Amino acid sequence: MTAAGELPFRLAGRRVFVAGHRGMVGAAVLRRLASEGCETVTAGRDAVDLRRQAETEAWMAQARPDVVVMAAATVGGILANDSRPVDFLYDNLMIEANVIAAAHRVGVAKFLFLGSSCIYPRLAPQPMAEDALLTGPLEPTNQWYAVAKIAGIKLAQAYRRQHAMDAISAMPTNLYGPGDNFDLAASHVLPALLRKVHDAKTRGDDAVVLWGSGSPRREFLYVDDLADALVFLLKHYSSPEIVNVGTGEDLTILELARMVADVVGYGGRFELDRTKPDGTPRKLLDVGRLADLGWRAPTPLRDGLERTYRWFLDNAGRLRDGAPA
Ligand code: GFB
Repeated sequence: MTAAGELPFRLAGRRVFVAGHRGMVGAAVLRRLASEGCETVTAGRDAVDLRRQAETEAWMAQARPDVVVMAAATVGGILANDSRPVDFLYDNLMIEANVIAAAHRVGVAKFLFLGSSCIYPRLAPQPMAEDALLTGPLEPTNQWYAVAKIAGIKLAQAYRRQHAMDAISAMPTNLYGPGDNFDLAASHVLPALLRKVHDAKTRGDDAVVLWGSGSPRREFLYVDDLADALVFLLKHYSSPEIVNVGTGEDLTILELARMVADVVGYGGRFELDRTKPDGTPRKLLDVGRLADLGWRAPTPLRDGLERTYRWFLDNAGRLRDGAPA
Protein backbone atom coordinates (compact mmCIF):
# COMPACT_ATOMS: atom_id res chain seq x y z
CA MET A 1 0.00 0.00 0.00
CA THR A 2 1.34 3.47 -0.81
CA ALA A 3 0.13 6.39 1.26
CA ALA A 4 -1.25 9.50 -0.39
CA GLY A 5 -0.52 12.11 2.27
CA GLU A 6 -2.43 15.32 2.93
CA LEU A 7 -1.28 18.08 0.50
CA PRO A 8 -0.57 20.81 1.18
CA PHE A 9 0.34 19.46 4.59
CA ARG A 10 -0.62 21.82 7.42
CA LEU A 11 2.16 22.52 9.93
CA ALA A 12 0.28 25.18 11.91
CA GLY A 13 -1.04 23.85 15.21
CA ARG A 14 0.98 20.64 14.93
CA ARG A 15 3.60 19.28 17.29
CA VAL A 16 6.92 18.82 15.47
CA PHE A 17 9.77 16.78 16.93
CA VAL A 18 13.11 17.97 15.55
CA ALA A 19 15.49 15.11 16.28
CA GLY A 20 19.09 16.36 16.51
CA HIS A 21 18.26 19.99 17.36
CA ARG A 22 21.75 20.68 18.74
CA GLY A 23 23.35 19.93 15.38
CA MET A 24 23.75 22.49 12.60
CA VAL A 25 20.80 21.14 10.60
CA GLY A 26 18.38 20.59 13.50
CA ALA A 27 19.07 24.09 14.86
CA ALA A 28 18.38 25.61 11.43
CA VAL A 29 15.13 23.63 11.15
CA LEU A 30 14.03 24.98 14.56
CA ARG A 31 14.81 28.54 13.42
CA ARG A 32 12.79 28.03 10.26
CA LEU A 33 9.82 26.39 12.02
CA ALA A 34 9.51 29.38 14.38
CA SER A 35 7.41 31.21 11.77
CA GLU A 36 5.12 28.24 10.95
CA GLY A 37 2.76 28.44 13.91
CA CYS A 38 3.63 24.92 15.06
CA GLU A 39 4.83 23.69 18.43
CA THR A 40 8.35 22.23 18.41
CA VAL A 41 9.67 19.57 20.74
CA THR A 42 13.30 18.56 21.16
CA ALA A 43 15.29 16.05 23.17
CA GLY A 44 18.96 16.41 24.06
CA ARG A 45 21.20 13.36 24.38
CA ASP A 46 20.88 13.66 28.17
CA ALA A 47 17.09 13.15 27.84
CA VAL A 48 17.18 10.30 25.29
CA ASP A 49 19.94 8.40 23.50
CA LEU A 50 18.34 7.73 20.12
CA ARG A 51 20.71 4.78 19.58
CA ARG A 52 18.74 2.93 22.29
CA GLN A 53 15.42 1.52 21.15
CA ALA A 54 13.66 1.36 24.54
CA GLU A 55 14.68 4.92 25.43
CA THR A 56 13.56 6.21 22.04
CA GLU A 57 10.20 4.45 22.20
CA ALA A 58 9.54 5.66 25.77
CA TRP A 59 10.45 9.22 24.87
CA MET A 60 8.33 9.24 21.72
CA ALA A 61 5.35 7.74 23.59
CA GLN A 62 5.33 10.61 26.07
CA ALA A 63 6.23 13.37 23.56
CA ARG A 64 3.58 12.22 21.02
CA PRO A 65 4.62 14.40 18.07
CA ASP A 66 2.46 14.80 14.94
CA VAL A 67 5.51 15.35 12.74
CA VAL A 68 9.13 14.19 12.96
CA VAL A 69 12.11 15.80 11.23
CA MET A 70 14.98 13.30 11.41
CA ALA A 71 18.04 15.53 11.65
CA ALA A 72 19.81 13.41 14.28
CA ALA A 73 22.92 11.66 12.95
CA THR A 74 26.58 11.02 13.57
CA VAL A 75 28.26 13.19 10.92
CA GLY A 76 31.71 14.42 10.01
CA GLY A 77 34.20 15.14 7.26
CA ILE A 78 36.24 12.79 5.13
CA LEU A 79 38.81 11.84 7.78
CA ALA A 80 36.27 11.27 10.56
CA ASN A 81 34.22 9.06 8.19
CA ASP A 82 37.25 7.08 7.17
CA SER A 83 38.66 6.57 10.66
CA ARG A 84 35.48 5.94 12.73
CA PRO A 85 33.47 3.50 10.56
CA VAL A 86 31.59 1.96 13.50
CA ASP A 87 30.29 5.33 14.69
CA PHE A 88 29.12 6.28 11.22
CA LEU A 89 27.48 2.92 10.42
CA TYR A 90 26.20 1.66 13.77
CA ASP A 91 25.05 4.98 15.28
CA ASN A 92 23.21 6.03 12.15
CA LEU A 93 21.55 2.65 11.57
CA MET A 94 20.32 2.55 15.16
CA ILE A 95 19.18 6.16 15.32
CA GLU A 96 17.18 6.03 12.10
CA ALA A 97 15.63 2.61 12.76
CA ASN A 98 14.62 3.56 16.30
CA VAL A 99 13.21 6.96 15.39
CA ILE A 100 11.23 5.77 12.34
CA ALA A 101 9.77 2.76 14.17
CA ALA A 102 8.87 4.81 17.25
CA ALA A 103 7.30 7.54 15.09
CA HIS A 104 5.18 4.89 13.39
CA ARG A 105 4.07 3.50 16.76
CA VAL A 106 2.73 6.87 17.87
CA GLY A 107 1.07 7.40 14.48
CA VAL A 108 2.80 10.55 13.22
CA ALA A 109 1.07 12.39 10.36
CA LYS A 110 4.36 13.12 8.55
CA PHE A 111 7.96 11.91 8.77
CA LEU A 112 10.91 13.57 7.05
CA PHE A 113 14.13 11.57 6.74
CA LEU A 114 17.42 13.24 5.86
CA GLY A 115 20.00 11.42 3.77
CA SER A 116 23.10 12.79 2.05
CA SER A 117 24.57 13.22 -1.43
CA CYS A 118 27.19 10.59 -0.53
CA ILE A 119 24.54 7.87 -0.99
CA TYR A 120 25.19 8.04 -4.75
CA PRO A 121 27.85 5.94 -6.49
CA ARG A 122 31.38 7.39 -6.50
CA LEU A 123 31.38 7.75 -10.26
CA ALA A 124 27.70 8.55 -10.85
CA PRO A 125 27.03 10.72 -13.92
CA GLN A 126 27.08 14.41 -12.97
CA PRO A 127 24.91 16.14 -11.94
CA MET A 128 23.56 13.21 -9.94
CA ALA A 129 19.85 12.55 -10.36
CA GLU A 130 17.82 10.69 -7.76
CA ASP A 131 17.66 7.58 -9.97
CA ALA A 132 21.46 7.14 -9.71
CA LEU A 133 20.90 5.53 -6.29
CA LEU A 134 22.26 1.96 -6.13
CA THR A 135 23.61 1.97 -9.67
CA GLY A 136 27.30 1.53 -8.78
CA PRO A 137 30.00 1.20 -6.08
CA LEU A 138 30.20 3.78 -3.29
CA GLU A 139 33.11 6.12 -2.43
CA PRO A 140 35.21 4.06 0.03
CA THR A 141 35.96 6.95 2.47
CA ASN A 142 32.29 7.40 3.33
CA GLN A 143 30.75 4.04 2.46
CA TRP A 144 29.80 3.40 6.12
CA TYR A 145 27.77 6.58 6.39
CA ALA A 146 26.33 6.05 2.89
CA VAL A 147 25.17 2.49 3.62
CA ALA A 148 23.46 3.66 6.83
CA LYS A 149 21.71 6.49 5.00
CA ILE A 150 20.64 4.20 2.14
CA ALA A 151 19.14 1.85 4.75
CA GLY A 152 17.27 4.82 6.22
CA ILE A 153 15.83 5.76 2.83
CA LYS A 154 14.68 2.18 2.29
CA LEU A 155 13.18 1.98 5.77
CA ALA A 156 11.19 5.18 5.18
CA GLN A 157 9.97 3.76 1.85
CA ALA A 158 9.13 0.44 3.52
CA TYR A 159 7.05 2.12 6.24
CA ARG A 160 5.26 4.10 3.55
CA ARG A 161 4.54 0.95 1.55
CA GLN A 162 3.61 -1.46 4.33
CA HIS A 163 2.02 0.91 6.85
CA ALA A 164 0.87 3.87 4.72
CA MET A 165 3.10 6.18 6.77
CA ASP A 166 3.57 9.58 5.11
CA ALA A 167 7.38 9.28 5.16
CA ILE A 168 9.46 11.35 2.73
CA SER A 169 13.24 11.63 2.25
CA ALA A 170 15.43 14.59 1.28
CA MET A 171 19.08 14.25 0.12
CA PRO A 172 21.06 17.39 0.95
CA THR A 173 24.38 18.16 -0.67
CA ASN A 174 27.41 19.26 1.46
CA LEU A 175 26.08 21.73 4.03
CA TYR A 176 27.62 24.68 5.89
CA GLY A 177 26.55 27.60 8.02
CA PRO A 178 26.08 28.84 11.59
CA GLY A 179 26.51 26.08 14.16
CA ASP A 180 28.86 24.02 11.98
CA ASN A 181 31.64 21.92 13.51
CA PHE A 182 34.99 23.78 13.30
CA ASP A 183 37.05 21.04 14.96
CA LEU A 184 39.73 20.32 12.35
CA ALA A 185 39.92 16.58 13.05
CA ALA A 186 36.21 15.98 12.48
CA SER A 187 34.90 18.84 10.35
CA HIS A 188 33.95 19.11 6.71
CA VAL A 189 36.12 21.11 4.35
CA LEU A 190 34.32 24.45 4.42
CA PRO A 191 34.40 25.11 8.18
CA ALA A 192 37.94 23.62 8.25
CA LEU A 193 39.13 26.13 5.66
CA LEU A 194 37.42 29.08 7.37
CA ARG A 195 39.19 28.17 10.56
CA LYS A 196 42.58 27.34 9.05
CA VAL A 197 42.65 30.53 7.00
CA HIS A 198 41.49 32.62 9.96
CA ASP A 199 44.18 31.08 12.18
CA ALA A 200 46.88 31.62 9.51
CA LYS A 201 45.88 35.26 9.17
CA THR A 202 45.89 35.75 12.96
CA ARG A 203 49.31 34.13 13.35
CA GLY A 204 50.82 35.74 10.24
CA ASP A 205 51.52 32.38 8.54
CA ASP A 206 52.32 32.64 4.84
CA ALA A 207 50.67 29.33 3.82
CA VAL A 208 47.66 27.14 4.62
CA VAL A 209 47.67 23.39 4.02
CA LEU A 210 44.81 21.85 1.99
CA TRP A 211 44.16 18.13 2.17
CA GLY A 212 44.38 16.13 -1.03
CA SER A 213 44.92 17.51 -4.53
CA GLY A 214 42.60 20.54 -4.29
CA SER A 215 40.90 19.40 -7.49
CA PRO A 216 37.80 17.50 -6.23
CA ARG A 217 34.61 19.39 -6.97
CA ARG A 218 31.93 19.96 -4.33
CA GLU A 219 28.58 21.72 -4.08
CA PHE A 220 27.75 23.68 -0.88
CA LEU A 221 24.30 24.56 0.44
CA TYR A 222 23.71 27.14 3.18
CA VAL A 223 21.99 25.36 6.08
CA ASP A 224 19.15 27.89 6.43
CA ASP A 225 18.35 27.28 2.76
CA LEU A 226 18.18 23.56 3.51
CA ALA A 227 15.79 24.24 6.42
CA ASP A 228 13.59 26.28 4.09
CA ALA A 229 13.58 23.47 1.51
CA LEU A 230 12.65 20.94 4.21
CA VAL A 231 9.66 22.99 5.35
CA PHE A 232 8.67 23.33 1.69
CA LEU A 233 8.85 19.55 1.24
CA LEU A 234 6.91 18.86 4.45
CA LYS A 235 4.09 21.01 3.11
CA HIS A 236 4.16 20.16 -0.59
CA TYR A 237 5.64 16.70 -1.05
CA SER A 238 4.26 13.25 -0.35
CA SER A 239 5.88 10.50 -2.37
CA PRO A 240 8.27 7.57 -1.82
CA GLU A 241 10.91 8.97 -4.20
CA ILE A 242 13.86 10.76 -2.65
CA VAL A 243 14.43 14.47 -3.45
CA ASN A 244 17.85 16.10 -3.90
CA VAL A 245 18.43 19.45 -2.16
CA GLY A 246 21.33 21.53 -3.45
CA THR A 247 22.26 24.63 -5.40
CA GLY A 248 23.07 22.91 -8.70
CA GLU A 249 26.52 24.60 -8.76
CA ASP A 250 29.92 23.30 -7.70
CA LEU A 251 33.55 24.42 -7.54
CA THR A 252 36.97 22.87 -6.83
CA ILE A 253 38.37 22.74 -3.30
CA LEU A 254 41.14 25.12 -4.40
CA GLU A 255 38.56 27.59 -5.75
CA LEU A 256 36.68 27.31 -2.45
CA ALA A 257 39.93 27.97 -0.54
CA ARG A 258 40.54 31.13 -2.59
CA MET A 259 37.00 32.35 -1.92
CA VAL A 260 37.47 31.69 1.81
CA ALA A 261 40.78 33.62 1.74
CA ASP A 262 38.98 36.54 0.11
CA VAL A 263 36.19 36.53 2.72
CA VAL A 264 38.65 36.27 5.62
CA GLY A 265 41.08 38.80 4.09
CA TYR A 266 44.10 36.49 3.87
CA GLY A 267 46.82 36.95 1.25
CA GLY A 268 48.92 33.80 1.81
CA ARG A 269 49.49 30.68 -0.30
CA PHE A 270 47.85 27.23 -0.29
CA GLU A 271 49.95 24.07 -0.07
CA LEU A 272 48.66 20.58 -0.81
CA ASP A 273 49.00 17.61 1.56
CA ARG A 274 48.61 14.74 -0.89
CA THR A 275 48.86 12.12 1.85
CA LYS A 276 45.26 13.01 2.75
CA PRO A 277 42.37 11.54 0.72
CA ASP A 278 40.49 13.39 -2.03
CA GLY A 279 37.33 11.34 -1.67
CA THR A 280 34.92 11.30 -4.56
CA PRO A 281 36.16 13.37 -7.54
CA ARG A 282 32.88 15.25 -8.01
CA LYS A 283 29.63 15.51 -6.09
CA LEU A 284 27.04 17.75 -7.76
CA LEU A 285 23.32 17.14 -7.38
CA ASP A 286 20.73 17.35 -10.12
CA VAL A 287 18.18 19.60 -8.42
CA GLY A 288 15.59 19.41 -11.22
CA ARG A 289 13.00 17.49 -9.20
CA LEU A 290 12.93 20.11 -6.42
CA ALA A 291 13.00 22.98 -8.94
CA ASP A 292 9.98 21.44 -10.70
CA LEU A 293 8.19 21.36 -7.36
CA GLY A 294 8.91 25.10 -7.02
CA TRP A 295 11.95 25.54 -4.76
CA ARG A 296 15.43 26.94 -5.49
CA ALA A 297 18.31 27.78 -3.13
CA PRO A 298 18.37 31.56 -2.55
CA THR A 299 21.79 32.11 -0.89
CA PRO A 300 24.88 32.51 -3.12
CA LEU A 301 27.97 30.73 -1.75
CA ARG A 302 29.87 33.98 -1.22
CA ASP A 303 27.03 35.44 0.93
CA GLY A 304 26.69 32.22 2.92
CA LEU A 305 30.45 32.18 3.53
CA GLU A 306 30.40 35.73 4.84
CA ARG A 307 27.52 34.95 7.21
CA THR A 308 29.22 31.78 8.41
CA TYR A 309 32.52 33.59 9.00
CA ARG A 310 30.70 36.25 11.02
CA TRP A 311 29.07 33.49 13.09
CA PHE A 312 32.49 31.91 13.61
CA LEU A 313 33.99 35.21 14.80
CA ASP A 314 31.07 35.80 17.18
CA ASN A 315 31.12 32.26 18.57
CA ALA A 316 34.77 31.22 18.40
CA GLY A 317 35.10 31.50 22.17
CA ARG A 318 32.59 28.75 22.85
CA LEU A 319 33.44 26.26 20.09
CA ARG A 320 33.71 22.70 21.32
CA ASP A 321 37.47 22.35 20.99
CA GLY A 322 38.29 25.80 22.31
CA ALA A 323 39.10 29.08 20.65
CA PRO A 324 41.02 29.28 17.40
CA ALA A 325 44.46 30.90 17.29
O1 GFB B 1 34.08 18.05 3.30
P1 GFB B 1 34.90 16.81 3.28
O2 GFB B 1 35.57 16.43 4.54
O3 GFB B 1 34.07 15.56 2.82
O4 GFB B 1 36.08 16.99 2.18
P2 GFB B 1 33.52 14.90 1.47
C1 GFB B 1 35.86 17.49 0.89
C2 GFB B 1 37.16 17.65 0.14
O5 GFB B 1 37.93 18.71 0.73
C3 GFB B 1 38.07 16.42 0.14
C4 GFB B 1 39.28 18.29 0.92
O6 GFB B 1 38.67 16.30 -1.13
C5 GFB B 1 39.14 16.79 1.19
O7 GFB B 1 40.36 16.14 1.00
N1 GFB B 1 39.91 19.07 2.01
C6 GFB B 1 40.92 19.94 1.84
C7 GFB B 1 39.60 19.03 3.31
N2 GFB B 1 41.31 20.44 3.02
C8 GFB B 1 40.49 19.90 3.96
C9 GFB B 1 40.40 20.06 5.38
O8 GFB B 1 41.17 20.78 6.03
N3 GFB B 1 39.41 19.34 6.01
C10 GFB B 1 38.54 18.55 5.32
N4 GFB B 1 37.58 17.90 6.00
N5 GFB B 1 38.63 18.35 3.98
C11 GFB B 1 31.84 13.95 3.17
C12 GFB B 1 31.50 12.57 3.65
O9 GFB B 1 32.63 13.76 2.07
O10 GFB B 1 30.72 14.70 2.77
C13 GFB B 1 30.37 12.59 4.61
O11 GFB B 1 32.65 11.97 4.19
C14 GFB B 1 29.22 13.44 4.12
O12 GFB B 1 29.94 11.29 4.82
C15 GFB B 1 29.69 14.80 3.68
O13 GFB B 1 28.55 12.81 3.07
C16 GFB B 1 28.57 15.64 3.09
O14 GFB B 1 32.67 15.85 0.68
O15 GFB B 1 34.60 14.25 0.70
